[in-house]
Amino acid sequence: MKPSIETIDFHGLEALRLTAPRGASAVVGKLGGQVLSWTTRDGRERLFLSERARFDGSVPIRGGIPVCFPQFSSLGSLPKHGFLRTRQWQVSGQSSDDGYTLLSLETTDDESTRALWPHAFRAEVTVVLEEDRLDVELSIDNLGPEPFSFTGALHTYLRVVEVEDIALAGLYGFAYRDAADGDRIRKENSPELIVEGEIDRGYHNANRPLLLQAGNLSLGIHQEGFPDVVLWNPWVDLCARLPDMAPTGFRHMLCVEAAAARQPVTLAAGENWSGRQSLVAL
Ligand code: TA6
Repeated sequence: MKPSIETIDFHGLEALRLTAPRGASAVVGKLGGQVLSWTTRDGRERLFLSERARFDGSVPIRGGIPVCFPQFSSLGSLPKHGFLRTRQWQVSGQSSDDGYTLLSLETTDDESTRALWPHAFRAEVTVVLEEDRLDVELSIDNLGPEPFSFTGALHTYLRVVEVEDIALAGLYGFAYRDAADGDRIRKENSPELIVEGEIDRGYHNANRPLLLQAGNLSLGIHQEGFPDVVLWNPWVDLCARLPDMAPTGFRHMLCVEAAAARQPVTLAAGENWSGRQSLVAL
């Protein structure tokens, strides 16, 4: 199979399907510049997409890899996770050869974004699909005459068979802010973290690769540029309050997010910042 990119309809959305040489594929939607699916060559879907996700742009799509910018979560006065998740993005680049398929989508400021956040910017997401690997890079340009500061994330929803059976290694010893427990600061003391309840944690300067083991599947997770790792699972009660999640949806997902959350990034006029998350099926 030749690597390729084709335009497809995905739940009524205009999207692009990337195919890699030995059958891996990914789908990226123009709404939100959001990766919506990643299937490795063994045919397994690696990203969670809620069966109740809405694709009409009225709310962000629950699942895949939402792009949060220029605000992470509720750390400011902007809409939660910023305003890029419900914008239409445009294709800004594509290429492929025997080993990879690459697609870039971009969006820039307009009147509606400047009404919320008075800055000129360009955000670009670049997705590179290889045989057993997906790299997603977020690049931000400050196109205005003044510096601006932002927080943000690649809010990756990983699909797991059963979240209670996973183990996540690589965070031992890092301090985290526990948003599920009054923003207390704690230190991770589990070499292999397991999820047994609501989890909403921001690990600061967590600069080691992570290993997610879920049944007989292992996934390596690595990030550059983003200083923080955020873990999120809403568990039973919060999941029940999310209209775009099935009641048992939380069992099949774990968000492992590459974030710049605790410390805003300040970008001088004309400068660029980028951060990347790499997912490797082992
Ligand atoms: O990244 C974790 C988080 O900020 C959680 O606090 C949780 O609310 C989640 O994101 C989902 O946010 P959303 O706006 O997509 O419902």
